[in-house]
Amino acid sequence: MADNKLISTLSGKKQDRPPIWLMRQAGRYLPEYREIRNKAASFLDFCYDPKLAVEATLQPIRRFGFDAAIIFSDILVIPDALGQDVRFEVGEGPRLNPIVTPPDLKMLKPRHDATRLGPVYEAIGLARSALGQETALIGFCGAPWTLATYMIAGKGTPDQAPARQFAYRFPDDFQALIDLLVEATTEHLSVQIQAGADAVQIFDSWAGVLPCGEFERWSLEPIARIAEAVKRRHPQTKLIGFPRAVGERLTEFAKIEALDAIGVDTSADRRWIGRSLDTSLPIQGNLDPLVLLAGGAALDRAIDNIVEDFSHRPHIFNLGHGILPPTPIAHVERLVARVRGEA
Ligand code: 1CP
Repeated sequence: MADNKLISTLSGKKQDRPPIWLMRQAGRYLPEYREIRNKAASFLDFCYDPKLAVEATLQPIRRFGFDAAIIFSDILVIPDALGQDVRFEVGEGPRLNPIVTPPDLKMLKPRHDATRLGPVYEAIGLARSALGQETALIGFCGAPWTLATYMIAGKGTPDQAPARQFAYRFPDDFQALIDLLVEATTEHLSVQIQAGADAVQIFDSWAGVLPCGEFERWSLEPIARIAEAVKRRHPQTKLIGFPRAVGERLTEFAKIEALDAIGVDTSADRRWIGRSLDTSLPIQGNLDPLVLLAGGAALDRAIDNIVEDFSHRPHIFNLGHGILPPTPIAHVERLVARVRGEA
């Protein structure tokens, strides 16, 4: 991986042009993904079929030549491996058997079932062998707080009110759930690294809804514990934290030494980042998925601004959140070419 552009950037080396990959780069905006999606009975079956998972992982690399592939899986494989019933309804997103009160925590195993995740690790090994050295392979997990929001609500919600209420009413039980998730995700990232992942990303998609105090306890501290434990076991592997919509609290994540880079969301203020986060810290982000959908002059301008604003530090070009399913392929082609200075 010595000459890999993404890994080199994560090691703190600024590039002439930033490396690029996109969150949710595999998936529904690709016709070739839609074509194979029904080869498995359910979305989780798809994730647990190494051949299909590898194919979905490689599709965006073949088409766009991104600098990194991200293994095709989902953050909710962890609640699944803990014994919670996880389903994906077409067009409706995830549905879980919700944890409403503390006795419901008994539905979870005391440890996650790592054999259930075997196909994910197998897919990582296969994907790593199929990719050239110029393409890094990223493994990932959901942060404990974000996983807990889905486990408690049983679905995605706009403000994560069920998990926030649960944490206020039953702090000790909630801490026990977070601890269980810290252990499971640490293990999950470590085995992904052993299987061939060159870097791993921790997605805390819902960190931004937490007030002060709650934020430190449920988002920041668990992520620091995971990052430190994974770094201790795999000092060579690069770690990316993605705490979405946390604003100026990005400075707290920047203090976690075990994290090699911070992913920043669409709303992050790049001028504030320039002033406030050490210029040696690699930053990943932060194109608005909506401007990629819109295309045209607005897209070109947004790309140029991001490249320029982050030109004084190691930067990985990415979206500020996942790519939207109706995004035209031509806009993604334009994006890659422009970031590379070819359009
Ligand atoms: O029908 C389908 O094809 C299912 C759509 C889909 C896909 C393609 C889901 C359901 N998950 C995925 C893959 C996925 N999920 C990846 C794969 C690799 C890639 O990026 O290309 C990754 C990294 C995720 C991560 C994920 N899943 C997050 C964190 C990032 C984020 O978007 O905030 C979250 C919150 C989930 C839960 C989830 N899984 C699927 C959906 C639709 C959701 C979001 C639910 C919600 O809106 O709250």
